[in-house]
Amino acid sequence: MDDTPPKRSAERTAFYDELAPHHMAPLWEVLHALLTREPQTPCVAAIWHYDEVRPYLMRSGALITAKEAERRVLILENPALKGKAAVTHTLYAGLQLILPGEVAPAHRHSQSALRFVLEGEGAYTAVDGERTYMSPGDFIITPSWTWHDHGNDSDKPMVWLDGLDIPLVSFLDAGFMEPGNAETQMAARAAGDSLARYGSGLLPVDWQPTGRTSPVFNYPYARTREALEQMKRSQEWDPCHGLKVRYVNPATGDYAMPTMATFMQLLPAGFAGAPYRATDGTVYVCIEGRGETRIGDQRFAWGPRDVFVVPSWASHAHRAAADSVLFSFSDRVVQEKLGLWREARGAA
Ligand code: 1HN
Repeated sequence: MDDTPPKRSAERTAFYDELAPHHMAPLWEVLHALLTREPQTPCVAAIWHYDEVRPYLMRSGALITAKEAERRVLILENPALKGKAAVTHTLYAGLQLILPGEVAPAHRHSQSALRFVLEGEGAYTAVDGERTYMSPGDFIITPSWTWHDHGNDSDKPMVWLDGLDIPLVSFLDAGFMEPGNAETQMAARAAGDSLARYGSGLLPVDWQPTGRTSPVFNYPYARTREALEQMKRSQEWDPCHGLKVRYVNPATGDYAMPTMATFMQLLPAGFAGAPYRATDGTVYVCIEGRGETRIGDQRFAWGPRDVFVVPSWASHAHRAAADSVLFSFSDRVVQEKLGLWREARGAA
């Protein structure tokens, strides 16, 4: 097959024009664009340095309350997808600010959300009647169609990265939302109940999963960091990823969420990773350390709280100047379920 469409002639063009009113079109004119040898994404690599974006976030705090905004978030848009509220073709990312004393009222939607805490301590999110108090580096889940509200009883602003499957769900035309009738949910369980019950290497003996999302909805950074620190001693570094773990649903061993795969990785000081690419466009956040990631022929230097996006199939390689920890999320879980996910190691 050629990589270009067949030549046009006056007769062919006239024929195509005749087809148009019948809502038909010749496949051979577009086949080369539908079937490409490799993934062709319009998405580009980009980075948001926390020091540069934080002042804008704080200005949004002076401009509108969390209540009026419903969610006070600055969307991180892929520069090639302006106005689309998308950081990749399938994923949404944003920075959410909640100031002391504020609440973000309860609602629920079929879109799943993840939070990765960047700044502050002691604000909470409540999911179906259970609060969890948040600290930097915690990975928190709001499963599809669960009631959720946020509140900040601390005396400092709290900022987290939101990741949602909004573009994916919207592509599938499968979005529903429902506003809550109370701002704050009634507590149904004690804070920390889910983590104790499902996240301790134990499960209640007769318990059966009720949904597709992990029953643990806060994966505290302290535990994740401790696991990485222990594993670091064995020095079994993956040449591309350093020491990389995935967050799992303890009841199934599958990813923690059905639409977004989440990961944490430790790159030891001096790590110079080999090039890697995969079909899942990925959002990274640095929680600790300092380094840079080469994506294609661009270099992105990162430090704590910086967010960057690697497009699908873009060759990239990480380097770390200090022991560094990167959180990441992508649609890999979806692609794997559909038998589409691919990776390649080494130079493109
Ligand atoms: C949402 O519900 C939250 O609950 C955050 O915190 C960001 C972006 C789009 C749609 C819904 C939240 C969101 C969102």
